[in-house]
Amino acid sequence: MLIFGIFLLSNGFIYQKFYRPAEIAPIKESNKPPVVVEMRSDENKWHFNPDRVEVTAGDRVILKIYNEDSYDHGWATEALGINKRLFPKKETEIEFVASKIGEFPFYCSVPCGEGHYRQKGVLIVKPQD
Ligand SMILES: [Cu+2]
Repeated sequence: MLIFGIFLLSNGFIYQKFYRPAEIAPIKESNKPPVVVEMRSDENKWHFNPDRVEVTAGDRVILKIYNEDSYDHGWATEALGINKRLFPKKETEIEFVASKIGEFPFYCSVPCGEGHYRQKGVLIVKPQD
């Protein structure tokens, strides 16, 4: 059992070190200051404002979302494994490193009323230059 465990661990290590294609490895955090993004959930509009956010790969992002409604919303994006509840009339801070390049949809993850399914946006992570 122990030997098998060691076998699995060393295989994982060898894969990460030598075989994993660079494009699917997580991008390391750059040493730039964090990028602060202010966002609001507009009152009774089921709309994230802005609904398009652009950052650069490696950025540490501090996303501050103010929920103007008197009910909960959520903010989630599967690509980065984030899902957070946004409480009413409050600012919620979500911090992450933009560790993948691409366009990732984000959406409200808490059933919140008639506009729930259209409350979404896109997070664009551009390659470093
Ligand atoms: Cu919702």
